[in-house]
Amino acid sequence: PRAVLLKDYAPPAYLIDTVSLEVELDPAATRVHSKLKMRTNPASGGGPLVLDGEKLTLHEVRLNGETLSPNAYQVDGRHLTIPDLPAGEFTLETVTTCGPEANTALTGLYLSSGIYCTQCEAQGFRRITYYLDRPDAMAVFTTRIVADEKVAPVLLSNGNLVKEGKLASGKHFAEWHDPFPKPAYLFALVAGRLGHVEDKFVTKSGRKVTLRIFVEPGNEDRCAYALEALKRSMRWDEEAFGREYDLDIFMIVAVSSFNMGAMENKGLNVFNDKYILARPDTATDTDYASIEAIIAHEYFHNWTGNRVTCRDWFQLCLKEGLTVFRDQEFTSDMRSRAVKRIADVRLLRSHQFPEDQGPLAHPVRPDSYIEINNFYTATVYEKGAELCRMIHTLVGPKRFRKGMDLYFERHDGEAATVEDFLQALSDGAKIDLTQFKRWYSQSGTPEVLVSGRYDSARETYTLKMTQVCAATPGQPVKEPYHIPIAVGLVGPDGKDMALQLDGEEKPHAKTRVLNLTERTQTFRFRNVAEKPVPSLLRGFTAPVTLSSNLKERDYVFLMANDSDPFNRWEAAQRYASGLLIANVEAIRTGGKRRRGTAFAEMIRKVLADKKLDPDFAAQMILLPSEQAIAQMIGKDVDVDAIHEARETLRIAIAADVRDDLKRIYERMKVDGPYSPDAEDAGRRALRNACLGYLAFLPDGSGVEMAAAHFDGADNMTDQIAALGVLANIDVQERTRALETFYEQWKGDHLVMDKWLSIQATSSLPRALDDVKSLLHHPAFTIRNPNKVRALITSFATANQVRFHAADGAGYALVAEKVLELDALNPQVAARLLGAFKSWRQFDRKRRSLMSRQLERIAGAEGISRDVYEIASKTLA
Ligand code: HT7
Ligand code: ZN
Repeated sequence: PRAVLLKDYAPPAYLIDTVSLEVELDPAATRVHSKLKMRTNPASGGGPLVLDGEKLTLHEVRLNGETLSPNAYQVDGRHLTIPDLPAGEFTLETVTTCGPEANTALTGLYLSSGIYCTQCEAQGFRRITYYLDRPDAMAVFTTRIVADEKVAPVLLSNGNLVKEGKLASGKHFAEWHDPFPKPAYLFALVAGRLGHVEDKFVTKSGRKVTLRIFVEPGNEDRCAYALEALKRSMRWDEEAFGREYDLDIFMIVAVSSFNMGAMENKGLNVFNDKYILARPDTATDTDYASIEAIIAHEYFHNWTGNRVTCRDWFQLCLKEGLTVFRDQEFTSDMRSRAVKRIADVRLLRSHQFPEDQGPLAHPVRPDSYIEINNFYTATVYEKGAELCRMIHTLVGPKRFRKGMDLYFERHDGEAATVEDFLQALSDGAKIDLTQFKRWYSQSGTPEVLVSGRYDSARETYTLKMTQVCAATPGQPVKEPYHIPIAVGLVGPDGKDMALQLDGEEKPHAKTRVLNLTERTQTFRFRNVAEKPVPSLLRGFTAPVTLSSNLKERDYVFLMANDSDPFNRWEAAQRYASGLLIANVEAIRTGGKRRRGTAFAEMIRKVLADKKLDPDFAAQMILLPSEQAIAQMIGKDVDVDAIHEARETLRIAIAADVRDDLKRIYERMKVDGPYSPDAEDAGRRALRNACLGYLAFLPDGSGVEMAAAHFDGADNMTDQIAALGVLANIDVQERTRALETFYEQWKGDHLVMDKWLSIQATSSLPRALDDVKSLLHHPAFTIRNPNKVRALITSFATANQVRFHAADGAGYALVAEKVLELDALNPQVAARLLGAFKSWRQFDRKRRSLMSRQLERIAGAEGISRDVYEIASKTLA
């Protein structure tokens, strides 16, 4: 397959002003009559018209009302080409059919549990009709949907409803008009038997907006939280960014078969039902938090993505990175900012860093792709958000807002580029972003090496910083980045010192953002009366890895004293990681293992601090994951030694602080009815973190406790926390709890996903066999992406010790499923294959087993572009 290149971008030869679609729904052959009012693009001037179209049956082409003879155009599997067109304006009509029932790829028009629904991003619209399926082709859409009233009583599309009525032979129709020009990827159509909940919202300028969430009938009682989250998002965008909603109605539809989390179609968001449906007994606190964040994310796209869209798919970060940054800020305002930052950095490190440091590394704005669906990556989303955050850090909130205002003012209604965004930010926030722009084009995670030195005679503290960025595919050499690094100096009393840099008259603040722009730079602080411990990269102000000459005792000091909550957590993680890595080495060489007394001591203090936010305390006491340790070790990773080191340390800590853990376990019990709010959720998080230690006490007493926790749970958070703990212990209570859970929830597909993934991520040796047998369980089907993610992806990405079993059986199973899935749904198959991306970090035997599976996939006949791209690049 041929790669698409950013440098080849050219504007479309024709423009589409309006689109009228008539869609007559039928499971086997949906008929689409499209009428496009088009004209030559004055900027690029005519030539043959090449429309995109895939998996369509073409019945007729009409130009200005006249049917064209088949020799006036050419059709192949991907395009409809019309060589001769009149100059100026013309109307082009096509009549095509497509087959939603047979569409297992879930892109274009498909059926999800009897509901017709569309997914057009990135290039799904071309599976509905022939079109200029590119984001810079923006048009005004009118959509008439015709369907059997019994099968599809609800007919929805973008914009406002303009007409509806009955037709002969049990059919009815609805006509929707969206006045905002949009690219085809934002088109949506939903039809079926749906219930809904309704509310309203009055915008700051007084526009009354109807809000509706559509779900499968029977699920209406699970929409309240999503609806509240939507209203909060709408208000927040007005207050934080001055952005108001612009149509009379905002609709969300929840469907059970969906390739990703949700989709921001104009006025008609379509969601994976996992991110809408919630009731205390079926959804965990984490589910509630995800619902809030994803509702916000999709809603925020109305401005960052829809009103200002992307010129081409290389600019994807323009809408995704920026919208993730916006949803992160929303969550930080709704909940604990510190805990949110920790969660975001965890995600960045666990998903984006391995991508950036492996064979699939690509810039935040890639310059080439084979299959665009493979570029909805952690780099584009999460690192893209970090780039916006860095600009925010550099200029501060007020100037950032000015820059954003200017961006919206300049580009509303346009398809913009990263350059447009940076120019608006630069002009509005008054900052030179010339060097900063390298973050968008250079791939890889920069490493910052810091060496701190105290001069007691001169009372100065010097930080020498050096940045390096390793070569990544296609980029052997990197230019230095502009890296904002927030630092503080913590005095021996545990308090922040006032910071006065060389050349400054007086101290300015207790946290300073240093601008690292050269390869090596030195920053000297004056009037430092006592030797401090530096707190580096506070708040994680840049997506870099940081190494320094800090010692273990410094981390022990910072984890007790740092006023920056992120760095306090970071210090604890660094201390624990150091310990675990040393113990992994000890296991491999037969050396002596360390017990981690300082970590236990820190836990004791954290648990005793009544003023500390419980949610933050929960983060503080958790050990780094096995995957995080593997990533830090980086090469010849021994997954079994990591597993053993972490398990033993966890048991030792539990034994050391058992009384404190038990006390807090009791104290954090939430009385009264369940509420998903951050406060109660924080208490549950801390309580369940305590349980996570106590359950593994060597005397077995914790098992009883976990079983009682399971039996006594009155909400899903507690029930699943207990089940998750028990699933890792080979006792009778495990079997009983899994069976009870299944009996209780077998009728609920979303809860069943939790049941599947808990078994898939169990660290017990039986996990692989369990996954194999669950593949045949009625709760699983390979046709539903949520089921695939719950069972197979969880096993491959969240069960390090079993997926990487030394005999390669885990690899073989996942590879086999990738191939099976590829024939049905290439997007989901390619994502699953991502589980192999870090194959080079493991020992020689595992490297060879993994590469063999990758070669098997790359060489398989008839694989999709999606899977081919991932397999071939991972092996390269
Ligand atoms: N913008 C949406 C991306 C998306 C998507 C991309 C490819 C294939 C299927 C998809 N479903 C949704 C979601 C978002 O990031 O907001
Ligand atoms: Zn998005």
